[in-house]
Amino acid sequence: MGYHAKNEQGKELTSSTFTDTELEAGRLLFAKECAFLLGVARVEQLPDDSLPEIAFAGRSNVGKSSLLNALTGRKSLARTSNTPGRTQQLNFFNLGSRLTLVDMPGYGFARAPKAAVTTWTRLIRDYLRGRVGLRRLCLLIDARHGLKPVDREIMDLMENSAVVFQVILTKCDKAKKLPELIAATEKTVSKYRAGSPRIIVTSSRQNIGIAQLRAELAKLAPNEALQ
Ligand SMILES: Nc1nc2c(ncn2[C@@H]2O[C@H](COP(=O)(O)OP(=O)(O)OP(=O)(O)O)[C@@H](O)[C@H]2O)c(=O)[nH]1
Ligand SMILES: [Mg+2]
Repeated sequence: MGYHAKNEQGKELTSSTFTDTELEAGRLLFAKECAFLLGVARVEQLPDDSLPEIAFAGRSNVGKSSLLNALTGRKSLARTSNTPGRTQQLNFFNLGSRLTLVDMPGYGFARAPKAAVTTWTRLIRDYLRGRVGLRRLCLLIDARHGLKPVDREIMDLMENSAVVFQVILTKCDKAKKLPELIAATEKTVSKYRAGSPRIIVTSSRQNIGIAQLRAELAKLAPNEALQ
């Protein structure tokens, strides 16, 4: 597949392209109403999973909540912060009654009490292992830092639960050596059956790759005509 930088106002950087029809489907889906459903601190509180679910995971501060805001075009749908550890529960959002989006707490380092971090880590693992409606895990990786051992642990977990994960590189506005990072990441991901070969390069701050990610996720939403 390889790295490829198609220029859409100098801004599209992703490892493969989307058709205009796919991009339009993504735009239409994410223009729909997106509403906060609930926050979950314990697996027993998980809501019904009748809609296909897409979760956003990654290390603390990688930009999960910011990406959710960029995708849905809302400034503060999901709360963001400079301080790692902002998101402290699984936050569920209903996108146009077509998809459920889940903003997850970060794993790895977080500026929060150790007991709280242990609790989130368990919650994240339990959710990722057992959620029947989970159709895709967007695994966010900071384009300045690349894959870390904790990210590999999540990939292993997804491999075992047979849920497809897709790597999303974040903060590409701040990254150096992006082509090398994309190549190295693709190589690692290709070792996993559960790994989507398509790596999407994004910047929530500069609106890079957002239309592409919308297009990719729209493929997982049930066809409106069938509803
Ligand atoms: N340069 C740059 N900074 C970003 C981008 N996206 C997010 N940030 C910054 O990164 C910090 C963390 O963003 P969040 O969206 O809160 O990250 P998170 O992964 O939800 O963090 P936790 O909930 O604490 O795990 C904030 O200061 C954001 O402004 C981006 O595309 N580019
Ligand atoms: Mg967050």
